Parts: sequence; C-alpha cells; structure tokens
Amino acid sequence: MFPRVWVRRGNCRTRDLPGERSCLYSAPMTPRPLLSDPARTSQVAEKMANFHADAVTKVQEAVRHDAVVVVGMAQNPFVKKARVALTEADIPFTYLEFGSYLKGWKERLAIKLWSGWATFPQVYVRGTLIGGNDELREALANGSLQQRLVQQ
Ligand SMILES: N[C@@H](CCC(=O)N[C@@H](CS)C(=O)NCC(=O)O)C(=O)O
Repeated sequence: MFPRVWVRRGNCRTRDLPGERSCLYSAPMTPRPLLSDPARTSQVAEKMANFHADAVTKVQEAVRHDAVVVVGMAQNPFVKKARVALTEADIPFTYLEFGSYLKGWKERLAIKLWSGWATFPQVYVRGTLIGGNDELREALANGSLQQRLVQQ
C-alpha cells in the first residue's frame, strides 16, 4: 500500500517524488510517545490506515499544494477567529471544513491522529503545521508566518 521508494530526510521518511513533502511517519523529534509498530497487530495497522483516510488525504493534498491551509469545523469560534485573522492580514488561504460540534467527529479524529494536533483550527503554512488560532495570531504578530511565506 505504501509507495516503494522512501528516503530519510531529517526526522522524516518521505516519498522520493518531486514536490512530495509529507512524512510517512515522524520519528525521534516528536516528544509525544507513540505506540510502536511492532506493538500493533497487522489487523490494527490496516484499520488505522483506513480510518477516514479520505479526510486525511484531502488535508494532505491541500497542505501539499496550497501555501496556507486552515483545517476547521463549523461553529468553532477559534476557527472563525483564525479565518478572520488571515483575511484581515490579506493572506489568501484554503479552508477545509469537517463537520461541526454535532457531526463529523470521526473525520476530525482521523485528522488529529495524522497531525498529532488535538484541536481545530489546524493551520498549515507551506506544508508545516504552525498550530491553532493562538499560534497563528502570534505568528502573524511577530512576522514569522509572513517570513515562511516568502522564504520557500
Ligand atoms: N487554543 C486553541 C483552541 C482551539 C480549541 O479548543 N478547539 C476546540 C473547540 S472549542 C476543538 O477543536 N475541539 C475538538 C473537536 O471538537 O473536534 C487554538 O487557539 O486554536
């Protein structure tokens, strides 16, 4: 199921394809403990891989192609704040919405399991998760977001 050619770059095993920047998995840099592969049955691994994979693929593709991506959900005030902040800063972004407080929690869980970030919004700039609304505002205020945009 995984592509055959993988190379190790930094903390990440990545597909050796032009423009491909997503990791198969991150390794030692992530401080959060993760259950190791040998500690899962192959049945579990397969179920994990398929768990709302369509939602994860949608996010991965947007993050790969678009400079700024906000992943969110309806009704969530922090998502609204993040979208307003980017709009006010005149920074174009792609917005992907997955459900609301009343629906879509499994899709959101799959995205959280993929990114490791426990809440929404999730803000990605040039392929890097910079955090949620708090971190977005900080990055806009200190110019690091704008810098990321011009650097790459
Ligand atoms: N400090 C976070 C707050 C975000 C937050 O707490 N989001 C909650 C909603 S109020 C959330 O995403 N919960 C998970 C969910 O409902 O799936 C930020 O600045 O983005």
